[in-house]
Order: sequence, then structure tokens, then C-alpha cells
Amino acid sequence: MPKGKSRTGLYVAIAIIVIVIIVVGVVIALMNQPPSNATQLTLYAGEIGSATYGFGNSANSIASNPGPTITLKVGTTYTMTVKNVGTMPHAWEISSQKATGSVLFGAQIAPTSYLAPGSSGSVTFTPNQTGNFYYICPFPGHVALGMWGTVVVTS
Ligand SMILES: [Cu+2]
Repeated sequence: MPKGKSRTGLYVAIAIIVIVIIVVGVVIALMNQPPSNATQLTLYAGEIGSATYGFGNSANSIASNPGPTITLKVGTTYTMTVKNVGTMPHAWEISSQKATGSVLFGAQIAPTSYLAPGSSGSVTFTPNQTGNFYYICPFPGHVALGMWGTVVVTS
């Protein structure tokens, strides 16, 4: 067999191995993606005045005490993104109480690290219980400044 031909075979084998490695890498990357069928929700967190903080459906519609009501369905998966458009640190969580310490559905974003002004965070969760609950900003003192809203979970 001429030397050139076996070298071509080696190159083909290397090319096939490289392609297999790339395909396996892409498949692993796709498997690690969060579920793409989640319903996307967005809230904006910020301040209206020095003692009036809140949430809104847009950066220009921050509402306080309460913010906009969120209606969810049991068994539906949601990805909530909260953007901090204010000048103070904020965070977000669904709670059975209008206070910290009663998180529901694992729905919380930066509850202890907080979102710095200008940053955002997301959480994917699936409500497993109907009822009327709350979403709050767990930063100390912010619920009292108006950072809460109602969460209604229907069947
Ligand atoms: Cu806050």
C-alpha cells in the first residue's frame, strides 16, 4: 500500500473522531439547558420615592403596596426574571406570608446575595398548590416600604 493512502486514512479517522467529539459535546450542552417550554415572566424592581419601593410590569410602571398581581396555574412551569431598575439592592420570592421565611415552590431570586442595581436574575419553578399568596422583596425592610404583590395560583 502506498504511504500517502494510509496517511489519508489516518486523517479521515481523526476527522471522524473530532466530529464525534463535537456532536457529543453539543448533545450534552443541549441536555443541560433549562426546560424551554417554561412560560416567561418578567418583573421590574425599583423605587418610586425615598420610602416607597415596589415592582412593576415595566421599568416605567413600578407600583407599590401592592405591585401588579401575578396569576399562575398549578403544574405550569414558569421562569421569572426580575430586573433591578432601581438604585438599591433588591430580590424576589413567592411567600405564603407577606414576610420572609415562608418561600413557596422554590421561587426565589438572590434572597441573600440580592440583585445589585442594574442587574437581573431568574428562577424556574412550578406551582404545586392553589391559593392566594404573596411575592415580596426579601431585602430587610423592603416589604414595609411596599415591595410586595399578590400571587394567585389557580387550578
Ligand atoms: Cu427590595
